Amino acid sequence: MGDVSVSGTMRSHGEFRTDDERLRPVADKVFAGQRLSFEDGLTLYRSTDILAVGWLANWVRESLHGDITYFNVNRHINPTNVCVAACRLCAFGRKKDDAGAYTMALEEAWTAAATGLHEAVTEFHIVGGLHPDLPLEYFLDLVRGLKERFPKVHVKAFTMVEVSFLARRAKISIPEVLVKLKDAGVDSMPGGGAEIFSDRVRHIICDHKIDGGEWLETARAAHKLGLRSNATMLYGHVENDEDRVDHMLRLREVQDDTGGFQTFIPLAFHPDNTVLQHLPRTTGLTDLRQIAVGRLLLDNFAHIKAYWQMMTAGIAQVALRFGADDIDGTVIEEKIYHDAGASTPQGMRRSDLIRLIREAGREPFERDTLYRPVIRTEESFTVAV
Ligand code: V47
Repeated sequence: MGDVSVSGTMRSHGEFRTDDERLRPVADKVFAGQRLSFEDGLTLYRSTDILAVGWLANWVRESLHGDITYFNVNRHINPTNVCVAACRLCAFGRKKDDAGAYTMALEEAWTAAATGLHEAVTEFHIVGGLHPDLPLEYFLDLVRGLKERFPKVHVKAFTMVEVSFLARRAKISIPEVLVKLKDAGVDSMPGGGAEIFSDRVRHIICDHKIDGGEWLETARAAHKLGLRSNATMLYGHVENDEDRVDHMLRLREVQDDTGGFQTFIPLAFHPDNTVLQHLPRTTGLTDLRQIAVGRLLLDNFAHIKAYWQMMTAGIAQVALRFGADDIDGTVIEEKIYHDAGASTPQGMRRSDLIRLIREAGREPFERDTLYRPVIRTEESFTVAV
């Protein structure tokens, strides 16, 4: 399993059965701990035996984590939806003068952060649009203010896309922006904005966004500075199997060099209110297969997240048997998916997440953003380091 260092024991695989003979050589590699190739990735996507693909991914998941399933108590904050990029995939972004455009004053963002703290959140997840006028100083002040008010809460903030945009606007380098953000209190970075790295697809779904190479180089720079990050992949629009496998192998390559990615999060495209709203939604089986292929290809990622907001709580529960070991968190106020037609609740209580995980026959494990155990008392929490 690459160099993923997590607890777990390699289990017996005598039970593997499939009626798709093409899967056998792939399964043999998985059981031998050998790295899967581009072609193996295609075989997994095209296999007629989805349950066998899921079984294999579950075997890896249980070898790494047993029954443990991670969740966290977090809060999303989206400081602005004003965005110059106008991505066709997105229903969240607005032009400055559009109806529904908003930008939070700093006080407003700090107040929003406090909402939901009765559950003692351990993480603020902060992402927003590419605002044409907000200076870097706004984001540094935002983070400094959060750290002053909530010193124990981990700040996971700003995608590679936002960092690159801020660097261009401030006319300084990407590493310089990252250092400033880190000094202000950013502890790690979310995985958004990766979409699909293929130029052909990016040209259709998000042509004004940085290209895949720049996303990966920004992640490399962040990891080099000790900032860990997540990685996402947006699927279910105009990409094909090759694009998805290519995306994951490019992530795997960077991970070999830096080890800085914590979690891979496949994100299903939600078409409502986007320019691409004529496209159909993904189905549960596509979502489950994507989780499984991610688990099998990304042998150097410790965690695969089934983001319940995106795939629904029900499919996320099944995904815990298809390779996922994490279902994300309480979230409290999700905007990006809900603007694009998500029907899931905007947030969930800690107790609901625990129930979901238990019902799936797994063992809930409250983690902080860096996957350390969170120990709770009535009023507060500590992180075991
Ligand atoms: O970057 C935007 C995607 C991402 C749509 O790092 C859409 O822990 C589907 O990155 N349909 C934001 N997807 C969400 C994200 C994320 C979520 C949860 C956890 C973490 C983490 C990261 O959502 C965007 C984009 O890839 N997105 N619009 C849409 N219409």
